[in-house]
Amino acid sequence: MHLEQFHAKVLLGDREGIEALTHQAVSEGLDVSEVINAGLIPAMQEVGRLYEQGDKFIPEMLMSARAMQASMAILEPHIVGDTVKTAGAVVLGTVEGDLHDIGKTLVGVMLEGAGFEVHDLGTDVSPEEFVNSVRDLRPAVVGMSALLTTTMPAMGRTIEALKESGVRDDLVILVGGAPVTADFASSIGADGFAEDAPGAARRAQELLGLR
Ligand code: B1M
Repeated sequence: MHLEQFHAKVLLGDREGIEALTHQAVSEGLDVSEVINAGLIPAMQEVGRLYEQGDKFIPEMLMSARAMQASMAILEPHIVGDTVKTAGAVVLGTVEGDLHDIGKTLVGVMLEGAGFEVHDLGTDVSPEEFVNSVRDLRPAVVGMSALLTTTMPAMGRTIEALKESGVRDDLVILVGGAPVTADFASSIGADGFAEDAPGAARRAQELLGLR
């Protein structure tokens, strides 16, 4: 079985096809880390590039993201030890009061596609939940998403809570979402801002000195 098939199915966003392919790969004993590192991750990076060039659109990127997630869900129980390269852990969430999920989920998939281990806390995540997750998981990056002008201040409150709990200096903090700007990000003391999901993965790598 060829890795190109994984690549093609992620690019097509063929969820059912990739599920069947992944089950087949597992039953044939294919190297899981190779499927992820040489098949799924480069494919998702290609999707990000095509989106940035204007050759793919958000619904297509979402289909690719779901295909990659479906394959990962089948592969994860078969990952042995430290066979998959990780660029570091990321704690990700949509901030308190905000239920918008789609963009944040895409950001998570692009981060996974860039080799990060993503812990998605979901939506309406309070500053305390971010702090507790950082304490438990010791991530390299905290990513926050907000889609409402009324919930943007919760990003600042979360950064304050991370500072007060003494964990802020060990983290790279990345923020984004439709109403968020680079100026707003620096005004609340975030380390970085990205306009879209591929940009978030790239910015996280840049801030960690990985590119
Ligand atoms: Co809401 N909503 N919504 N909504 N909703 C918006 C955001 C709005 C702009 C619509 C409008 O009025 N034109 C408006 C916000 C106005 C404002 O504050 N500026 C709005 C409103 C007002 C509301 C409610 C208050 C409506 C009401 O009840 N009166 C309510 C609030 C609920 C709450 O959160 N407490 C509400 C509810 C909802 C639904 C539940 C119905 C649904 C969300 C469903 C879900 O997510 N599961 C919803 C939706 C779907 C939207 C729109 C239509 C689409 C949002 C979306 O998914 N976009 C939106 C209007 C619009 O954007 N056209 C709207 C696609 C997604 C891929 O893009 O999320 O921007 P986006 O993510 C991008 C980038 O922003 C960036 O990368 C992503 C991918 O490239 N990005 C990051 C995002 N997070 C990032 C993090 C990063 C870096 C980049 O670093 C960590």
